[in-house]
Amino acid sequence: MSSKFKIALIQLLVSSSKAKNISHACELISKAASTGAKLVVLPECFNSPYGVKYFPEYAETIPGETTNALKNCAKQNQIFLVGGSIPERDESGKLFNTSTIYNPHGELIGIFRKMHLFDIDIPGKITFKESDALAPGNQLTTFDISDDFRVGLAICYDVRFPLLASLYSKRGCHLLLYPGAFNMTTGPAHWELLLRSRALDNQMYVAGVSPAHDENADYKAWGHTTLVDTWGTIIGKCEMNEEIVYGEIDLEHLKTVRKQLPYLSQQRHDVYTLEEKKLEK
Ligand SMILES: *[C@@H]1O[C@H](CO)[C@@H](O)[C@H](O)[C@H]1NC(C)=O
Ligand SMILES: *[C@@H]1O[C@H](CO)[C@@H](O)[C@H](O)[C@H]1NC(C)=O
Ligand SMILES: CC(=O)N[C@H]1CO[C@H](CO)[C@@H](O)[C@@H]1O
Repeated sequence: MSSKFKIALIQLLVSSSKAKNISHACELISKAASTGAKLVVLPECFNSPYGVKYFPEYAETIPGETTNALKNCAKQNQIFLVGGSIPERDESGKLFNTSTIYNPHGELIGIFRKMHLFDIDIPGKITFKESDALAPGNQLTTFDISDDFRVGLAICYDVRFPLLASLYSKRGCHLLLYPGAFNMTTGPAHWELLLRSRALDNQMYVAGVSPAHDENADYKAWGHTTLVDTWGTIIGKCEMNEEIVYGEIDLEHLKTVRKQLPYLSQQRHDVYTLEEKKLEK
């Protein structure tokens, strides 16, 4: 089996029309697949405007309108598809920030619910309390594209937590995906640095997939969807407009880098350890 996989990261322009945005997402997914991409990733919050006040209106159950569309889209194009994130409502009415994963048969093979919720309150400046509206997920999510290619998934603010990325490394991931929407302050300051840091910490490929910048939206995303390789080099990137970023995951390159700098296998687990705890979902 080839050690190279083409992936596509879609920096989608999101508006407040859910149905239009879903069909637009599917158009771009088909476009990406037609160039040979085997894995396609959508941004955080791609079917709804970004903001706590929109979640109750846009939230849906799984399966629902959005996930049914994604399922068909994965199947038609015979690709692995990571559905960025959507506001999800579960049976009990709780809301989550949830990413869904499909295989090339259109089967839902995993979901990830954002683990770290972003709460901030600076009087007179900014208040953003995700925990008022959302509940956190408690589980890591990985999926296998082949016997030797494992992908892990987390969302946006989760990228600031290096131990989570290290747990994914411990689970054997080669690529870590972060659908995310940093803003115009945190984006320029931290987005690229965090993605490159997580890649270097763990000698993994790391991708951050943002919605496109929309000057008229309440929340103005930084965009700058980025793919980083195992060496920390940026191998794919765009600016703020809608665009598809393509890149190649080369598992031989990953192995070579891990041999050149074998720090993952030289950790002192006799001195420190990292442990994953299994919680109820
Ligand atoms: C997910 O979390 C972000 C905050 O990090 C929130 O603003 C965003 O709108 C949420 N997205 C969804 C789809 O719930
Ligand atoms: C972006 O978010 C940061 C962190 O919450 C906040 O301090 C900053 O004011 C925000 N910037 C904009 C442009 O909204
Ligand atoms: C992503 C997307 O579809 N964007 C579209 C969402 O729908 C609006 C129209 O409602 C389009 O303008 C956006 O291009």
